[in-house]
Amino acid sequence: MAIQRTFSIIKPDATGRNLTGAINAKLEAAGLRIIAQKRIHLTKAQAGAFYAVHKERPFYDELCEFMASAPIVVQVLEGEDAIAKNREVMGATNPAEAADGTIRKEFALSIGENSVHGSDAEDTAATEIAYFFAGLDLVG
Ligand code: RTP
Ligand code: MG
Repeated sequence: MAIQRTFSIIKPDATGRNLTGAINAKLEAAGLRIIAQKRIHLTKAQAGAFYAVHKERPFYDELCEFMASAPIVVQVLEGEDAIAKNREVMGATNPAEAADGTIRKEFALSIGENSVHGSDAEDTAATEIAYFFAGLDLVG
């Protein structure tokens, strides 16, 4: 498997509990390198544009409110098979179903307030990275 890049968010429930470092430690222990990172506070419109793929889902409005409720940390992760590896270390969307040792098992509060986002495919990773970062921001 080749070296890939993926996009990650540390969500408001986690930044609010000061868990950025603890989550980054888990990402790094999984072999993912943080090659760009910044702390930002989205508007609801910006969160809505990022999650546009979910706009017909019943949780869309609640999700956008949550993502705009407090600062988030956006990051680009690089490593061998990074997209799947990050999804693995994140754990299942619902923390009640997440495997032991995963970020969501350890830190998530609920299916909505689930601490992290990770891209699910190469095309979404590229789109999501470009939404938040310029090429010169990525220092591999
Ligand atoms: P993400 O996109 O944030 O990495 O999470 P995911 O792929 O595991 O989950 P996805 O199905 O893409 O859903 C995006 C985010 O929406 C919130 N959600 N709430 N209340 C609900 O039933 C519900 N379902 C999903 C979660 O914050 C989820 O991560
Ligand atoms: Mg998703």
